[in-house]
Amino acid sequence: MMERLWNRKPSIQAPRIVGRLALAPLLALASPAIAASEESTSAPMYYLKTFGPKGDITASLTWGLLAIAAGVSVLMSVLVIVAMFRNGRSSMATPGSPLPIAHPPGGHRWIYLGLALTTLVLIALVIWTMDVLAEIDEPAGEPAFTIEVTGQQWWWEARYVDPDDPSRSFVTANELHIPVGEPVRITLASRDVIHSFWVPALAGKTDVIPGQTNETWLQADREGVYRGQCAEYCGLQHAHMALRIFADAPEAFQAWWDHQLEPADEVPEGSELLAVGERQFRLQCGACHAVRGTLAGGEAGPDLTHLMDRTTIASVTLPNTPGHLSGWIADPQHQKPGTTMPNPDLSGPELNAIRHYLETLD
Ligand code: HEC
Ligand SMILES: [Cu+2]
Repeated sequence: MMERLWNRKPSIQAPRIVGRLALAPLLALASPAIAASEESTSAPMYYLKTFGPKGDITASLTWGLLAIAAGVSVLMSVLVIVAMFRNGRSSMATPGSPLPIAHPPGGHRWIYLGLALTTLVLIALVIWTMDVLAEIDEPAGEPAFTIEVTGQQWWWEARYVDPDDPSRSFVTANELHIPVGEPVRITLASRDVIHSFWVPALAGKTDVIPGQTNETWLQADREGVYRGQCAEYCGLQHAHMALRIFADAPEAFQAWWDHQLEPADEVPEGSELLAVGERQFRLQCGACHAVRGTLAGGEAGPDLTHLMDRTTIASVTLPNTPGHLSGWIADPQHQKPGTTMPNPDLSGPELNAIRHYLETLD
């Protein structure tokens, strides 16, 4: 998956190519580090390689500005060097002789020309930038639905809202699915401090501010997994406040949505282990976590109704494997120091039962 995303050929665009040439040595240095720091299943946090209309147009502007800035720097350097040598030859030929005060006519031409060119280029860049800003403000088509994202220390709650049928809305966390090729509206609210919602391969950052609802939109033009990250320092575990966007084929997305609506499966009759797990979960964890279809209805932590559908836990901090799940439940303060989930006081058998119960939440 990552290979496919990573190796995508960029569309041919003159500014991009010029910019790339100018930056080639820098990028060559940086890209192994970027690639190495990434998980194997998600697209890199790489905002210069984009996979949707919103990111594409912004990346083109970035490359364009870079190319022009690099071009201007080179031009200025060349002019300065040429000027140095021209002066040197004409007036310093005989050391010690007095410098002639001459004012050759026509010198001002260069200044007028330079000013005119600079003004034109700057105006063109302002227009280009405004045009990009206008373009990314709203998607081309009206989004079919909204995801209401709430940032909190240090995870993302996501409420999917079906505008036509409120009963088809649900809550999940940290791993968002979207249909490929379609714009999705995202509203952003915060429950505590300022965060910032950033999925670099798809779109720029949008601040997440307490007491205010900001809006953004995303569109991914390729199926795949895109990593996002809180981009505004928000406390101890800010770096562990990541998210994943899964761009699914439309049918897969619809199936995912339908599945999310279902309540959790009932614990099968006769399974003592799962019955204990369910009861312990309700007592020890249900005040903070919801499992729809059971008495656990807390809202302080992620909704766990379909926990097993997620590939990671704790805001993409740990892979969702039985071992990591046990480790997280037993000692969240060790895995993510400062997290608002307290270390529970569980015996070994209780932990085991709860873990097994959580594994039924698919
Ligand atoms: C005081 C509230 C609170 C209690 C009690 C609590 N949790 Fe949590 N839990 C949280 C919060 C908040 C998070 C998100 C932490 C983060 O990612 O920083 C969380 C995260 C989790 C996650 C990861 C979910 C995901 O998708 O990332 C699991 C699993 C979990 N808790 C299980 C449990 C279990 C099992 C118990 C009971 C033994 C429990 N929690 C008790 C608040 C709580
Ligand atoms: Cu944050």
